[in-house]
Amino acid sequence: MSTFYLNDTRLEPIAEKVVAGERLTREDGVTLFESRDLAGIGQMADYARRRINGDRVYFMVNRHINPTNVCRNRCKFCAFARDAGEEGAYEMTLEAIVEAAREGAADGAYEVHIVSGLHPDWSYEFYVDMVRAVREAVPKHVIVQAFTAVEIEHMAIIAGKSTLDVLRDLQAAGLDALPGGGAEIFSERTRAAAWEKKTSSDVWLRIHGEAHSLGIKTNCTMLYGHIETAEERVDHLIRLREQQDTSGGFLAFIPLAFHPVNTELADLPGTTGFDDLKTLAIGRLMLDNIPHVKAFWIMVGLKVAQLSTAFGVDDIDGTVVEEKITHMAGATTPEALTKQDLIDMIVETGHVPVERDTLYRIVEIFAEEAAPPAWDAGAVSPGGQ
Ligand code: V47
Repeated sequence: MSTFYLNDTRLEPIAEKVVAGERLTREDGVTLFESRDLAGIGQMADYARRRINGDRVYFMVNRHINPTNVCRNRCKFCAFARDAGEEGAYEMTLEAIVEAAREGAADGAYEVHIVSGLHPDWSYEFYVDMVRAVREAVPKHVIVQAFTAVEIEHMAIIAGKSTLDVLRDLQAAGLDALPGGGAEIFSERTRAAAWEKKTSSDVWLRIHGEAHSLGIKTNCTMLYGHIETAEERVDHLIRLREQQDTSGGFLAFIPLAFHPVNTELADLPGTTGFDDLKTLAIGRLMLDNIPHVKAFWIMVGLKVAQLSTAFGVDDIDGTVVEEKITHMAGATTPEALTKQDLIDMIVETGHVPVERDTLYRIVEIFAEEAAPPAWDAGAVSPGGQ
């Protein structure tokens, strides 16, 4: 029996369930979000995480590509989207997209991650050609993880096909996995207020279920820290958990910290480190059937991402190289990290860095890397004399 030091006594019945491996309820989720006992929540999330992932913290070498920011949806939380011809609008050619993917693979990437705006003039064939061309340009071990469920729905509309058929076409062209974006918060209230044109929760979940039925693995996200309530966050987590019970293909849950700068919600303050850590930890506790919880360092910052490995997180994502969606909304993080940066961040926390591909297949385990922290000049490395 593990002992947690809990300051908030309301967490005690939840702690018992965590140790027993019992599923947490909606009420437990709300209690967790209401609680200020971050250390207590963190201990429970660390316990849950260790049961699933042991000492490992995953990272990857990847390359993000955002082919265009021209988008017909114009969600209020988004600083990335532009109308065609508007200042700051851009669109990459197929050649430029393929070149970026090729460059990523040459730099050791195991994933090309493609997410775009909903360009009103791009044809269905262009999307399918994009996947085919990228697939052909990179070695087999590089996973093509492309298009959120929102883009899949957009393609279905422009092609006059079902979303299932779109996924089949993309899979035949070489699509391996879907990223988890576009889920935002599964609440009709928030959708009507801030992203009314965007894919509904039911459709987002249906598309992921369809992908899973074809053997396409996917991730899932939750955009938090804007106009949502604690109850809506919990409802979102429970709907993801129910979808996973049904279709089973989610690999990782990634809470996305809202960045307000240059958005129509710019009067909001953005998230705090406290809320980031709590949300990551609660994600680990509620989503007992999703194997990985990822802190996307681009959004939560390097310091919180590193700390989060003690709060239920087992993955800090990748080298990324180029990221526009969060940086156009005020992110102050770098756009790229080196593989060694990621290894060093993980080693300092006492976890074992594991390089993975998108499907969590192991590329390399860095068990021998444990070095003393840079400030500890007198320390002897575990591997040294
Ligand atoms: O879909 C948009 C969100 C998502 C803002 O699956 C914003 O491995 C914060 O989904 N502040 C794109 N978030 C990013 C994404 C993602 C990132 C890393 C890994 C994976 C994965 C997926 O970013 C969008 C939207 O939900 N977003 N604007 C903003 N201002």
